[in-house]
Amino acid sequence: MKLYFHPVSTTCRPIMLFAAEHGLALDYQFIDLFTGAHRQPDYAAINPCCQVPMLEDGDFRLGESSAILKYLADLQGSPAYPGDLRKRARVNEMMDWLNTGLYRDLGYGLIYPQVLPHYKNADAAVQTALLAGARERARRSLSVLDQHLIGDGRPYLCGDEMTLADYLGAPMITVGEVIRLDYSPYANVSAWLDRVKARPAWAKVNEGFYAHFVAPFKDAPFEGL
Ligand SMILES: N[C@@H](CCC(=O)N[C@@H](CS)C(=O)NCC(=O)O)C(=O)O
Repeated sequence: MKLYFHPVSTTCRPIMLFAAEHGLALDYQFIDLFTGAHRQPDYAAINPCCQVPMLEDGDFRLGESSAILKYLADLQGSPAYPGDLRKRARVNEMMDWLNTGLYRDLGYGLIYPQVLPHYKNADAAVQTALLAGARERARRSLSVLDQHLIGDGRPYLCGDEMTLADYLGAPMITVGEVIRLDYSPYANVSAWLDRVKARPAWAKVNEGFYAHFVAPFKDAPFEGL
């Protein structure tokens, strides 16, 4: 199975971590987002959205990180995507909330407009106002995650075991390290992140992210939370 990917990508890192932890040998196809390879006709023919990740399993192509994780987990019979109807529904609920809630405001609202030129608003006053709105909403989501969703001391987002929600969510929140966000006020979120980052495959899978996304911005000034 091929995975078209880029190592810094927030939406590829979940799949890379899942694959590493499940001993799944994907055939990694590097698409260089930094040089615009994803917008070239040969890749646009594979994924008209011109984004990574894209999975290719024979003649079956699948986009969307959440859908890819679910496909791979079912293929592997992984307990990270439980078969029990209600447990699975909880994992789906958390993944949808992360994808359409927290990540919209944290990633697309607060982080990317500060580091990715095409998300930045050309008008400085508009940029400041948009960042302020996103910051408020991201804080609210982080509080909900901290106090209500993880709140009761559970080790992982959906209970005692790592599920697809953790694979998806940890990269979405650690992308905040690019602009040095301080998550320490969110003690349960911080403890959960530390737990996921302590997993044996995390360091290797995230090498490219730290080298090519976090390190280059280490001295740049940013708006925080
Ligand atoms: N909803 C998609 C989003 C994929 C996405 O945003 N990919 C980014 C990398 S993290 C990308 O390819 N960006 C290139 C671009 O949009 O120009 C998913 O979850 O897979």
